[in-house]
Amino acid sequence: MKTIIQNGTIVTATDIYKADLKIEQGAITAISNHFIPEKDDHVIDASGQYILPGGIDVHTHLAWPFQSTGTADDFVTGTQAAAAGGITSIINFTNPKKGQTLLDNLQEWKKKGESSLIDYGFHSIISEYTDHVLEELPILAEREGVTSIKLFMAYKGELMVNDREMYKIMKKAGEVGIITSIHAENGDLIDELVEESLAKGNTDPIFHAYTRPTITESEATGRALAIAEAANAHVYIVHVSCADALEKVERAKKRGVQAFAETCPHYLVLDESYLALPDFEGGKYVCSPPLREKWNQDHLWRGISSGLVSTIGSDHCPFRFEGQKTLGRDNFAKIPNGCPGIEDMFSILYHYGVQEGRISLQKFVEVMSTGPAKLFGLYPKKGSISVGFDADLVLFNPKIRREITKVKQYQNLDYNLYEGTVVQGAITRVLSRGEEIVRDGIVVGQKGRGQYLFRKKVANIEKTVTS
Ligand code: DUC
Ligand code: ZN
Ligand code: ZN
Repeated sequence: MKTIIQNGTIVTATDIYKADLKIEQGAITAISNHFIPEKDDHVIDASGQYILPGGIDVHTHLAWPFQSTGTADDFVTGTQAAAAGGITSIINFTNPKKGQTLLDNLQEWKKKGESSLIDYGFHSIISEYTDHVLEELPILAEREGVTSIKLFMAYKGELMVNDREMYKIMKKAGEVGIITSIHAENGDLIDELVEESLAKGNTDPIFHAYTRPTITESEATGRALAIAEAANAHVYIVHVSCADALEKVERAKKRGVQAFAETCPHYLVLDESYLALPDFEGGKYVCSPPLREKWNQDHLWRGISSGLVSTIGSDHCPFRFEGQKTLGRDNFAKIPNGCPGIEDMFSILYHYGVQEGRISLQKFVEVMSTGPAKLFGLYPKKGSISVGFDADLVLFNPKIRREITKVKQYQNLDYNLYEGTVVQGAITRVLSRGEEIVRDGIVVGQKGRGQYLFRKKVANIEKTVTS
């Protein structure tokens, strides 16, 4: 059976045009001004709607053990939320156990991923340097299609690696076609600032922001970029939150470092003042890097617009308020770090970005889908609308206004970061490899239908990635 999508407006990173789409066996097989459906065809009328490539969220922490607890969404609830929010592929972080090989760890994560509703891949986190890790990198890329790793410059004792280890890992990653993602914050300095703050009795959530000032991020960002330059490696700075760090990326790009930046929806629309909300409400907004002073947001938006920022990732790292965030009611350092985002990223970026005139609709597609697909080895199967691509599509009605609320969310949470925000536009249908997984805004796809994403090496990344 064929699916025909009629009367919609197709949007890619470069074009906006009216056309019909033909889908067969999960892929787009033809695009034309008009198709006359045959008797058995499944016809979807997209009149008045945009047809966009499915979102690709390369920054998720589903089923992720962290800081004495674990994230509240697993691969079932997390990918239902993703689908409802227009995301058709994710790349989730693994989390290694002490002494475990990367390959053994990956098998555990692939098992967890089997319950996913959408297509999924993994970035392997390396938190313990050994020579053996270096031997595993080419196997990860060649045999497993894991062509990205992640290193942390903070969270000492749990995830942090030092500069020398970073250099050795990045060098090998560069040689074997793996891109290195970096959490760039100066962990040692932060640990000292936290200790000082607690010693003075400063325990409220706002001190999370004060003990992770922008210099801790920009210093680490600059250092990571220098190490990547020395190692001759592709580097992807995750969750850039402030102007100073972004400037470091800009300078590195100018001197020829293969550097790419991601930012997240919460840094674009929320700011440090949320951490000071009364009755421990601020705890909901604790993530790292922290929310920043508002003026940084213009720099981030301009970075998206200019191409300095290549992708938007949700950094979906959800913790429930009761029982998880409240672990830190008397001590901000015990609040699990992380904010939800997978379900609302698409809508937030459309509303504040496209609707309010900060970015074009094509740029929206570029950072939400095409950019991540190219950087993380999924292009030209995912990330655009063209013949031969997977039919991962979002039908979006820009005329509908709706309110974001925890009452309607799929995220397994007792709050929503954007509660009460009224946004323009609504996702009406989502197709994953041609199958409808969201209809009239309701998730209808079954858990476990997602496929593992075996990804291409970075050496094959097209030069067309925004630079
Ligand atoms: N930042 C978060 O807020 N949570 C998970 C880890 C991270 O880097
Ligand atoms: Zn991080
Ligand atoms: Zn993260």
